[in-house]
Amino acid sequence: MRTLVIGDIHGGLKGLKQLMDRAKVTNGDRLIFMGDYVDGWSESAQVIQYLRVLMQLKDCVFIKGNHDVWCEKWLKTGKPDKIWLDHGGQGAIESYGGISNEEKKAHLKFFEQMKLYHLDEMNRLFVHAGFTSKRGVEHENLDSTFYFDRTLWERALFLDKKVDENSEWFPERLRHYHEIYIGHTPTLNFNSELPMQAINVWNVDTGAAFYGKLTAMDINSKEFFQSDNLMELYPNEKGRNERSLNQILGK
Ligand SMILES: [Mn+2]
Repeated sequence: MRTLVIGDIHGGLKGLKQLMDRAKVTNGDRLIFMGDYVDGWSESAQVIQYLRVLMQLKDCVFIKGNHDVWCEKWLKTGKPDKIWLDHGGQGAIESYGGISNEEKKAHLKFFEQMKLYHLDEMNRLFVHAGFTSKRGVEHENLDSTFYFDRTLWERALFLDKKVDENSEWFPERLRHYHEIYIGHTPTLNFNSELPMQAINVWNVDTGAAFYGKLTAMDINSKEFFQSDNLMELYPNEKGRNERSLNQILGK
């Protein structure tokens, strides 16, 4: 049995389907989704529909991302957060155009049941963005840290080549877990289309919302699978890019 960890999907259902195909996902596999299912490509509501069916068939864990929190609030109150609208929320709202109120309620429940973090039997932590407490995730003050923090990844990247784990400068929070899996901060920001590792932190958000691919990684073997670039799967859309693929190609 494999455990596959899947990066930020951001409405790119075509990429997700391609990935499930390429990874040859079977019923024996456990799937851990790192959050940010919505906003970006045009199929946010449809990604949620797909995942709700998938969870009936496979062993799934759904972590909650910041975009999911925004979408959940909108489904609950009918009022979109202003910041959300600037970060792809408008597209998510449009994707709900043909969805009945009854199904929206079921989606709201799905969002509400997502986990802020998941810890497995091998002390591997899965969290959308990060955490800050040096005593571990149970001691975090603010829930929002789990889906907004970027300091965990920055710190791991910064320290990766500078200190070893016996050093007194080694950050306490990284000692608590065998491995830590995150999404949220696209590896594209560090010129990588591939998942990245720094110390014991693995970042599997390979920028599917932008010009990158969607990634699923087998956390035991570290073998990974990727979709095509989402830009190629949605050639007439921008995702969360400033410019569309056609604009970039001069079409
Ligand atoms: Mn995020």
